[in-house]
Amino acid sequence: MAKKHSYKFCFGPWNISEGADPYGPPTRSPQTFDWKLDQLKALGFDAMMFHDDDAVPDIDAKSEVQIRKEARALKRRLDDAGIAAEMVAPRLWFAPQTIDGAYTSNDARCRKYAIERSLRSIDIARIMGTDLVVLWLAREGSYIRESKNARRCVDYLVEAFDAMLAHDKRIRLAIEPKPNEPMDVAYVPTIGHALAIAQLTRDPKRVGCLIESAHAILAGLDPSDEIDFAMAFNKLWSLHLNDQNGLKFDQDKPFGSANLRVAFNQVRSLEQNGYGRNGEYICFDVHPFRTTSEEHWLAHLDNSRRTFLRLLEKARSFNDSEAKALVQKRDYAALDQMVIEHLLSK
Ligand code: XLS
Ligand code: MG
Repeated sequence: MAKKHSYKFCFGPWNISEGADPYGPPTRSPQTFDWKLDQLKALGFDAMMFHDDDAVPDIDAKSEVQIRKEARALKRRLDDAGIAAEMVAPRLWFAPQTIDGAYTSNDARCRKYAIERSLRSIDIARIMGTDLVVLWLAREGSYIRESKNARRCVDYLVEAFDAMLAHDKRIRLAIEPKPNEPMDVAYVPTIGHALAIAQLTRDPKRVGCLIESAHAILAGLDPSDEIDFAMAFNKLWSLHLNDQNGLKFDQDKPFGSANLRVAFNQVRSLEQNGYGRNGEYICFDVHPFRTTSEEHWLAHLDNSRRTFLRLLEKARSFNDSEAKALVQKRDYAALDQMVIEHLLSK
């Protein structure tokens, strides 16, 4: 019997958020990075994921030398804590230069800023001991279609990716697609788009993807189908598990909170595809409800992992041969009921 894979878990400092939303102020006072790192370790997680300015605050005001110095100091703190850095993501949606897009801004100076900042993220990633840079293309898209030339924006994106691939021969780029928000329409909405644009770059084998459950659902897709598709290319290099109730704003709900069957199918797909066997992490890109008190601030992360592990037991105890027999008989009603009763059983 093959040894059962034990998954490694991860989250980012932004997943311990203060509760602000577009309609109201924070409900919890901000905690320090050290406090968040202590909580991650206490919860038994294995890695932390970072935005570039989580690793080096106020990054735009610092020289390359200072950025490297602070990244090295953080790496020492993580090593002391026994925590790995899973990835570094350039935060290209806050700075004034990214108001009209980052890599696809209509202003060449802003596109240059976005690429330069991405190269700094690569430097930070390598110092932190990861070869993975995640690109959530938050502002690559349009509010009104006529404001941009979507065809030219594909070239702009490839130009940015190529600059990153040339900057460091080992770095891998994981594109995190999302169909909208903050943009009205985003340029790389699904895994298919991400893997297609990878083929236009100077080194396609170093451009892969990250799937976020909520982003796939917002695109009207099943996250487990997106997982299977990405794994067919061996290009699922990271994963943000969470949940989403319908096509409203990105909710980053705890894993399984809205649809347990969709969550079960994601875990079963990861198992069937052998995700994690090359060191990939399960990251929970989840936020606490705004109503959450400071006493329960970490519950959404602990609950997400507990749900994952319970569904892992369900995936591993699922009677695949009985399911296969029902498929062969094309008795999908019985198969449907079998899945439901398996999930409902003890
Ligand atoms: C969107 C992204 C975001 C992180 C990583 O879901 O994952 O949460 O900022 O870029
Ligand atoms: Mg995410």
